[in-house]
Amino acid sequence: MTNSRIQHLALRDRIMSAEDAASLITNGTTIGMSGFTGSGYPKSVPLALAARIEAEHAAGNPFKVKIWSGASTGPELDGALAKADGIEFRLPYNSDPIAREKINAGEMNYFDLHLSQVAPMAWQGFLGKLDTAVVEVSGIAEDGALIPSSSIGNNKTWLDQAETIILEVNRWQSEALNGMHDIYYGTALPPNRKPIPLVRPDDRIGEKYFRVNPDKIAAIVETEAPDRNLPFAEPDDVATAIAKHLLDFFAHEVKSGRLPASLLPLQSGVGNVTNAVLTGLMHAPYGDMTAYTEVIQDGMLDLLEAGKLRMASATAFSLSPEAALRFNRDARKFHDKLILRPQEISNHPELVRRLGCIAMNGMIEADIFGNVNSTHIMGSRIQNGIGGSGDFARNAYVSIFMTPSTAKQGKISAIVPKVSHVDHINQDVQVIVTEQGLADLRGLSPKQRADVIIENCVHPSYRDAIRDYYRRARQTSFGKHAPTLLNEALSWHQRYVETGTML
Ligand code: 0RQ
Repeated sequence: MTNSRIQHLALRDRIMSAEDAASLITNGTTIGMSGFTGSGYPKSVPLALAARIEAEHAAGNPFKVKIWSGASTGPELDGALAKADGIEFRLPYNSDPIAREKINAGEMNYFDLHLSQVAPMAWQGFLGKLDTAVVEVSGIAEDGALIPSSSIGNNKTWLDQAETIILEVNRWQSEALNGMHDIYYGTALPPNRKPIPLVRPDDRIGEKYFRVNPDKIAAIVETEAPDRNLPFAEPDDVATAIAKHLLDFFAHEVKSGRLPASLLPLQSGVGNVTNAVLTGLMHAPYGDMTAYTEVIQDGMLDLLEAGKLRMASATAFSLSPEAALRFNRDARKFHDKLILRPQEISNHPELVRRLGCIAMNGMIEADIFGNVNSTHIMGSRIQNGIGGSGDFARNAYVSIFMTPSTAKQGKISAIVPKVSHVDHINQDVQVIVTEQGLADLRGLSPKQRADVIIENCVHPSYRDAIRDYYRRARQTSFGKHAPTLLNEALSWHQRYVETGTML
């Protein structure tokens, strides 16, 4: 046991197999799982639970659980439990392909909400009772304090609220994570809420470890398993062009005195396009930058190493497998430059507004007035979820959404007459970027917005069609403030559903 990461001697009595730990969970249990974008999720208890659920189903017994998480997790959690038909309900953000299929087949209830709101809603009692927490940590200190893992997410809330706690202690996680976390325990319910005392991205306002009532810990499972995130692709021409437009915009803003030379705290969504922007920042003339964001991606590690980024605050890592190995090898180098916080703090509207974040997020589609759909393909098929995009977009200093101008080999235009689902209303969208160009929508009326978006962002194969739609809308629309042809506005989507192309 000398190598054990469990330094609290009495708690070693509770070490057991993943199968024994999973047997403590019963049909109908609501489980708060750790995990955020493929990092810090429990990797062995959910697999054992999935096996148990399959066995129960084979014996003709019903068995489903409700899963609350931080955000997306990994195949050993969402994938395995969804495959076993074991999830009755899930919140708040999913990117697992098997779970996505179940949700879109109508077989799994999915509640997609702003990530900053999950913990407050749990405390407010809006989500019901939490039975069990299954949380990965990187160690247990001598005094019983839990050393968090590679994501914080909602773990503080799950550990506080659950009746029973199952811990996974993962030896794969770097010991250098110890001290990187900042767990704020100052949140309260109204009318007793107080200002959150964070005024710079590098402020530490909390504690390094999770507090936990040891009596609630029913099981501890030791693991040695890697976090699993998808690899990033090298930026292609489209991603590179989007990044270039955005970097030109930053240069223009700095020159105009609307952004300081070190920019403002960056928030970057996940995905290849946003990673391309981070890569672009490596060669841009900005130094002493900071990030106040949700996840730390490959590009941020590069910026930190190059000294361009002074520090980054987030709630989780979202690293490609190669970058995760690199981080684990060199974690001490990053120790004083990274802070992981609960997601209610990393994404807190009060803090995003105060710090003046530059929000950069991907999207599914935007309409000619700048309303953005981040989640629902053809208005009805969920892709992932709103994640933190709404927390940041509404409160940012400047809110930017990016996408290639077409999807599915050109059969879909990402700029449409009307979005088929709205996540971000036009008031929360200041800049839209495609590889075709950038639309700066600040201070523009709906008609002015439409002109800029149509001329700057639409792919040439859709430009004439959208110009024609908008010309006719201006002539015959019921109102002339935001010209719309009601019977045609969603016809592009309908055409895609019927024929497989919007063209
Ligand atoms: O599907 O793989 O089946 O072809 O959507 O699209 O182009 O790979 O882009 O990975 O950056 O994801 C909005 C989904 C973009 C993401 C979204 C299809 C496309 C492909 C993915 P396939 P790409 P990305 C804070 C920020 C919400 C959460 C968020 C997202 C798949 O950015 O989930 O912002 N955002 N969080 O083919 C039909 C269109 C489409 C389309 C793309 N117009 N119509 N399909 N696709 N556009 C961080 C967190 O919260 C974690």
